[in-house]
Amino acid sequence: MSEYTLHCFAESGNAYKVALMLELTSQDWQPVFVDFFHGQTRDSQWRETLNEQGEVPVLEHAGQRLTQSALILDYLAERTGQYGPGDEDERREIWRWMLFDNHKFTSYYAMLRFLLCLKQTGETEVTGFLRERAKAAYRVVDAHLANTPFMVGRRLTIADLSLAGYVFMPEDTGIVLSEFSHIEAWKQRLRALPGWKHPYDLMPRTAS
Ligand SMILES: N[C@@H](CCC(=O)N[C@@H](CS)C(=O)NCC(=O)O)C(=O)O
Repeated sequence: MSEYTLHCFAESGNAYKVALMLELTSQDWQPVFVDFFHGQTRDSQWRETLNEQGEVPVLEHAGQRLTQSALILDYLAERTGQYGPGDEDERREIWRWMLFDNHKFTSYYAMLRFLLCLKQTGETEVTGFLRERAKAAYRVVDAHLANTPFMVGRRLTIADLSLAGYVFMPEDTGIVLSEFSHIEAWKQRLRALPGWKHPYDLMPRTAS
C-alpha cells in the first residue's frame, strides 16, 4: 500500500497537476483509475465515499481525503517542503495564479478540449467562444512568462504545476500554440525537470 493514493485518469489535466507534483517530489504514490467517461464520478456511491463535488482528482493520505487540485498542491508543498512559497508575498502570488488557472487558464481550455476532442461535438458557437476565452487566458500567462522563467519567484512552484495541467495534452483544439512562444519555452523548462513525465505516461488511460 503506497503512502498516497490518487484517484485519477490520464486524460484529466487537473489530476495531472497532482500526479506530476507527487512524481517530481519522489513520493510513494499509486494511481487508482476513475472511469470518468463512463459516468463513475456521477455515481452517488462514488460521490458519497470519495467526493461530494463529483470531481477528480481526489488524494487520499494518512486517513484524509483531499480534493481540489490547488488545495492538494498546497498540502503537498507543505508536507514535502518543496515548490511552496518562500514567504507571505510568494504565498499570495502563488494563490493568485492558481486561482486564475482554475477559473480561466485551465478551465476554458479543458472544456474546449473536452467538447471538441473527446466528445467530438464538431465546431459550434460554444467551442468558438471557449477558444477565444482560452486564448485570452493564454495571452495573459504568455505575457507574464516573457519576464520570468517560472510563474513565481523565478523557480518552479506549485503555481507552475497548476498551470501545467493541460499544456502537454496532445489533442488539437485549434489553438496555435506557437503563437505563445513564452509558454512554449516554459514548457521546455518543465519537460527538462528530472522526473518529468507526460500525463499519458503517469496515470491510467480510459480504454476506448
Ligand atoms: N477545480 C477542480 C476542477 C476539477 C475538475 O473539473 N475535474 C474534472 C476532471 S478533469 C471532473 O471531474 N469533472 C466532473 C464534472 O465536472 O462533472 C480542481 O482543480 O480539482
